[in-house]
This record gives sequence, C-alpha cells and structure tokens, in this order.
Amino acid sequence: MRLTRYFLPTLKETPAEAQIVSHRLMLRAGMVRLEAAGIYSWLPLGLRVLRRIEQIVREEQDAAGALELLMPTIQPAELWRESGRYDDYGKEMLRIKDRHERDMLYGPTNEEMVSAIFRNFAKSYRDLPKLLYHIQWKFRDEVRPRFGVMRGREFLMKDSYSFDLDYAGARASYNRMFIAYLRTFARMGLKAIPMVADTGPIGGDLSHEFIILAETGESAVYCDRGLTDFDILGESVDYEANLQPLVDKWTSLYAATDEKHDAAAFAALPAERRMEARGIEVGHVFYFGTKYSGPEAMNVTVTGHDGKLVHPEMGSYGIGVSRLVGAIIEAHHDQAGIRWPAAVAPFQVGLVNLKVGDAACDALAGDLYAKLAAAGCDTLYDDRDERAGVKFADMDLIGLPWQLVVGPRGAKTGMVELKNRASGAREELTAEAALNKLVDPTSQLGGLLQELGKGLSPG
Ligand code: 5CA
Repeated sequence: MRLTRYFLPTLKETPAEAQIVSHRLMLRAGMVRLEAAGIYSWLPLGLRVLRRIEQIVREEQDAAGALELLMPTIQPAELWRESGRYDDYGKEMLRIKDRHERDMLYGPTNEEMVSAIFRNFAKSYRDLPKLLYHIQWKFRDEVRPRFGVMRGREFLMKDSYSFDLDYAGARASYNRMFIAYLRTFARMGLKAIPMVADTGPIGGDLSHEFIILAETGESAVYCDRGLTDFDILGESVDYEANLQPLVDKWTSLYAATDEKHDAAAFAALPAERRMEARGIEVGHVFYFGTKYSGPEAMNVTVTGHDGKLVHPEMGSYGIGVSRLVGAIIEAHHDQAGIRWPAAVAPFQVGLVNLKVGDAACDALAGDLYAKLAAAGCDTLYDDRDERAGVKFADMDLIGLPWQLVVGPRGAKTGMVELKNRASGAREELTAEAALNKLVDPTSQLGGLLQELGKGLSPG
C-alpha cells in the first residue's frame, strides 16, 4: 500500500480525553474514531489489526473443533423472556422497538439465540457434542464506557457455545476452549493467565477469566508468579486426547480475580511468588450446565441413549476481539509508539523513501516495493514528499515490525537500512540481503523472491 493513497490520519498531539496509553496510541495512529461514548469507527489501519486478531481467534477455534456460524446483532425480546433474562439484564441491554412495536434488542451475548437454534435442529445424542461460535458485534450500555475500545458499548466478541450430553462431556468442551484460549493469546504475543472468576450475569458454577497483566487493567488480580513461566506454544496439543492433565497444570497454581480471591490461600505462598497486580480480561469461559437448556429456560432436549429426553449441558466462551487491540498495545509499546507483534501487525514492513523525487531513491524503493508485494509481504510504502523526521516518527508510532529505509546516500550503491521496531536494532545491508531477511527464504514465496531478487538493480 502506498501511503499517498492510504487513509492514515495520524495525530502529533496527544488527545486529552485518552487516559491510558493504548487509547492514546490508537487515536494518534489513526486506527479508530470516536462516534459516540463507547462507539468507534475502525479506520483502515485499525481494521487491519482487528481482522488479523479475528483470524487467529478463528483458526484456533476451528482447530479446537468449534464450528463457525453467524447470528444477527438484533434479537427478538421473546427469546430473552424465555430465559428470564429480558428483565434481569437491566439497563445494560439496548432495547429497541421495530415499526410494528415489537420488542427487539441489540444482543449483548447469545446464549438464548444459540439455544433456540440448537433446540430447533438437534434431535438425539447423535447430534452431540457440538461447539458453535460466531464473531459478531455486541452492545452493552455500560455505565462507564472508557479506555477506548477496552470498555466500549459496541464491541466485537467471539462467543462460543458448547452442547454436551453430560457433565463429563461439558467438562471436555470447557477444556478444549481453555486450551484454545491459551494458544490464541500466546500467538498474539500475550501472556494470558487463567484465573478463577465470578460468573456474573451469565451464571453457572465454573469459570475462568483470561487475564493480561497490565498496570492499566481494570481488575485487581492475585496469582502465583510461577504461572508467568508457563508456555502453551511449547506444548503439543491434541484436541482428540484428554486435555485434563494440561488444564490441571495451568490451574495448579494460585490465580484468582478480586471477587474470588482467597486471602488466606494467597498468604500461604512464599512471598517472592505472590503477585498482586492489575489485569485486563481478554477472555472468559463459563460452564453452566442446564441453566439455559433446562425446562425453566429454553427447554432444549434431545433423546439420550436410553430413549429418554435429556437437557444438554452447556458452556459459553467469550473473547474480547476489539478489546484485544488495546490489550496488545498495552503490552507492546514504548515512548515512540506501538510495537506490533508480527502476528497481528497491520503491515509487516514500512518501506520509507527518504527522498521522494530523487531518481535513485524512487527507483530502489519502487523496486523493493514491487518485490515485497510479489512475495506476499504486506508493505506500507511511505512515498510521501515529507521530511525524514516526520516519516520516522509516523513509522515508530504505527509500529510495523520492520522499517526498511531507502536514503539518497545508500540508494546510489543499492544499500538500505533495516530497523527492527521491537528491539530498535538497525543494520545497513544490500537491498537484496534486506529482502531475504524480510521474507523467509524457505517458504514458497521466499523462493520466488530469491528469483526476483537476482535481478535487483541498485538505483
Ligand atoms: N456469553 C459469555 C461468553 S460468550 C460472555 O458474554 N462473557 S463476557 O461477558 O465475559 O464477555 C466476553 C469477553 O468480551 C470479555 O472477556 C471481554 O474480553 C469482552 N468484553 C466484555 N465487555 C466488553 C466491553 N464493554 N468492551 C469490550 N470488550 C468487552
């Protein structure tokens, strides 16, 4: 993408209304725009990050055996009257009337609707187990929307729902999601710690919140330091196998949110292992048995092995997809701006032409841009006629993993500078060497690039 054709409204000044660093940086980097309290437009750069996060969430859900569907944002009130939550949900629910004066609502979550879908189609134990999910906008009329996309009113959530024949099955589904969550967050460069949590308006009796430790987090949390050393991506995960031992490992050390904190158990830990911190809740898993499928609620039934009707055991599992954009920035930034982990970066490379109009710079930068594109490497090419200082500041602010800098001195001999945004390390090298570094030469695309690189001419 050429920056001259892109829409990247960066701000030099720090917006006064933003209280935490991720909110400030998202506004300054031109990722979002506030439309009403807690309601944002996603501008092109922000949307790219949101989509990449969504895709990682989707891949890990699919790997864990969950099936994607898409339910609407607007729901009929009748469904919620069946479960009794229409009144219980209170002012957080945005209630709407259609032209026929029918009560509708903008969904804050989907337990009722997914139960109605399942009730409609599932007939017997052969239809179980099932894990269904969607990635859809939610609305909660929060009392205090704040911190940008962290606590919005309209926000993007991934929500999954499991249906099982009995408790053992439900526990296995819970474990699948538990492990999928650990993998999802780790892939985004986050250390998420599962903590025993309260169930709130969703209900049920088994629940974990997945918490990113950050000073600006809204929740007070307590955990054993040992948990920060666990590494899920180092484990081989087989979703067909019994996941209980792996879940047991991750729940073997003390970790609880404020509401579930057991001061005595925490005090029993050696002092150097006690972590009292603040955290951001990026995911929340619940097991609630037959709370929604039972006769007092949605009355979902299937015939069991013995021919008798059973109410499936359910759980629900949420990830704050839009909140994650802010959470990742809280975990990955410095004074100059964002430092995106490659897995969620809006572009992999920021190609900076320091002297637009200089024949050598234009030729070399143009050549690099074409070759990076041919290799499938997402590149933002700063081809603006701007001062070097402005270009560097914008690149640091938007935080792409790599900056590839073409200046008038080096361009004459085919030399460029490559800077790693996370480490700050810079090196001067030939354009060809830089390309080889940016594109994995063992990949198919890398091979293609090496072919193309052979013809690379110094400006
Ligand atoms: N139905 C269940 C699970 S699918 C549910 O709604 N759980 S939840 O209320 O805990 O929300 C799931 C996730 O959505 C939370 O862990 C959080 O990351 C995100 N979330 C909740 N409220 C907001 C909000 N106001 N703004 C941004 N993200 C939110």
